[in-house]
Amino acid sequence: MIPDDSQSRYFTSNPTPKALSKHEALVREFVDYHVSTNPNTRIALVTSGGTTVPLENQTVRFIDNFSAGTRGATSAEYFLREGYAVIFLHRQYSLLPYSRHFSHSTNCFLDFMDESGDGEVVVRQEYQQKMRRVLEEYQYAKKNRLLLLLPFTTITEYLFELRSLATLLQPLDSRALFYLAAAVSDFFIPRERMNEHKIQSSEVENGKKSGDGKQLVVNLDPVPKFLTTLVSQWAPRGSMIVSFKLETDPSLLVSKAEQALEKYGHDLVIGNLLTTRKWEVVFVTKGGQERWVRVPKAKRSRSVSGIEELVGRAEKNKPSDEEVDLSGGEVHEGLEIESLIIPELAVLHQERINNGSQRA
Ligand code: 9Z3
Repeated sequence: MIPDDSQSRYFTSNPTPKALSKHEALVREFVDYHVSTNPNTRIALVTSGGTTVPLENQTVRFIDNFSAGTRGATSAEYFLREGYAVIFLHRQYSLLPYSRHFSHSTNCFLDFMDESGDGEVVVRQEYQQKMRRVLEEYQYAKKNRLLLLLPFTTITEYLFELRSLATLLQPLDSRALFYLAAAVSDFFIPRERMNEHKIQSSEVENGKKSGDGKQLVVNLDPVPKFLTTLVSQWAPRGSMIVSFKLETDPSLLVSKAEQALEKYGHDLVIGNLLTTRKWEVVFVTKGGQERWVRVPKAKRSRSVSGIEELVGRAEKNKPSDEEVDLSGGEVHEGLEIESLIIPELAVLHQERINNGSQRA
């Protein structure tokens, strides 16, 4: 597929992120290190978290989305368990692999600690085991230089970073895997139309609706479909590319995922619904295959925003009652769905490496 002009215009008319050259140097070093120490090394580029859309160049206000980076941070840990080195391209201040266990607002790290009585700060007894396991995995990744953390904030920073990083992964060929879990904005304000300074309430247009007759009208342009160019130009030819499709309407999910796969011609689209994403996803691959990955009912974590009744609703061929099991059941410590997704991807990726298959 030939990328349209909007792609190249995007990169010439929007500013290069300040951190880009530093990030490029880090990635070069990371790739060189892993390629030279292990010729069979596999590197996963995991993108994670939301992208902001600034309304002003000196940004006071911006449009954002819901993503906390749970999918990305959790998946990165399971990729590391599968033996991958991971580049974690994440929204700054979103969840990070390992520290995510203790940094969430409902998992405040201070609640894991106590005073010992003799002046020491210690980990509370009930958390010792979990914290030791997480700490061991974290230290292993650190010692072996397996995890590279690169932050971004805006949609433009994200796209510049993705383009550079994909190109720098060329030496990996089929041993590179792209796992695009970041929630990427579809709309943005181009640099030439963006206010330099904070938008003043006194400057907004006279409109018809609000109390004092004023409205802030924001015109957003569509973000160019970067996946097209990632697949056809930036990414190594033999690499595996996995994108995510997020929907809220169960009746659209599978068809939208199929359309994305058809349009971009990559390897796999993982579809998920906003309200059930922690318990089920659908793998959509070439040839219209739809395969659901679900956490069994009894192992589902509780979720404030999730709607468990919607599990199974997006499936074209409705699952049997037994599979969906809406009858209730004891809830154990939740099984993370990423622990099911990532080992499957590792198998698919290995097959691809072994077969030397390439995208058309
Ligand atoms: C996803 O669908 C992710 O699974 C979530 C994860 C964002 C839902 P959380 O961070 O949520 O764990 O809270 N990500 C990709 C959504 C997306 O923006 N896809 C685009 C598209 O479908 C670009 S690949 O067009």
